[in-house]
Amino acid sequence: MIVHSPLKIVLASRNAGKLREFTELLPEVTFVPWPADAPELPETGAFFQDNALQKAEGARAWWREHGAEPVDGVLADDSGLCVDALWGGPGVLSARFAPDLPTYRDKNRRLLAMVPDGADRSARFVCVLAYAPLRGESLTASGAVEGSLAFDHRGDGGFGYDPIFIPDGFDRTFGELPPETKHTLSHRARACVALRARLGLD
Ligand code: ITT
Repeated sequence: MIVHSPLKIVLASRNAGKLREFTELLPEVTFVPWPADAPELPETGAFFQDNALQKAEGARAWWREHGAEPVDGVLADDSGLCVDALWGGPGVLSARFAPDLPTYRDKNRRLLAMVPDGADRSARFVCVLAYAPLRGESLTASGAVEGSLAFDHRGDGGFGYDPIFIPDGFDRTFGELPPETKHTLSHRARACVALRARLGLD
C-alpha cells in the first residue's frame, strides 16, 4: 500500500504510554488521540492480532460516523508481556491482569511473586498493530523483544510492565533504560518498522 506523508491517524487507544511512544516512533505521522467521549473499544479475541483488528475496525466504524476531523485511517495496538514460567501469561490479558490492584508497581510485584523460585525467567513483549484506512483493507504488522524478568520493580521510566523486563543484551529494565534505547529494540518499535514498510513510508 502506498500512502503519502504527512499522514493523519487516529490512535484507537486509551493508553497514554502508547500514544507517547507512537508519537516518538512515527514522527512523520500526526496522531489524533481517541476522544474522551468515544466508546470503549471491545477486545474479545484470543490472540493479539484479533484484538488489534477488532479495535482498529471498531474505531474506524465509529470515526466514519462521528469523527470530528478528516483522517487517513485508524491505528490500534494490542500488546502484552508473555512469561514462559506462566505459560505465556499474562499475554493477551496483560491489561486485565490483577484488576484488584490499582498501580503497576503492585501488579508487577504480584506477577513476580507468581514466578516460582528457580524457574526460567524468560519473557517477551509482543505487539501487533492493525491499521484500518478510512477507505480500503486493514493490514497488520507485528514485533517482539526477548528478555527476562527482573527480581524487583526497577526504574520508573516507560509504563506498565517496563520496570520488570530486562531485554536480552542489557542488565537494566525498560523502566531504567532511556526511551531512546527502548525505541531501538522494543516490540512496538519493531512493529512500527514493519508497519512503515507495509505502508510504503520508507
Ligand atoms: P488500549 O487497548 O486502549 O490500547 P490497553 O492498555 O488496554 O490500551 P492492551 O489491551 O494492548 O492495551 O494491553 C497491553 C498491556 O500490556 C498494557 O496495558 C501494558 O500493561 C502492557 N504493555 C504493552 N506494551 C508495553 C510496553 O511497551 N511496556 C510496558 N507494558 C506494556
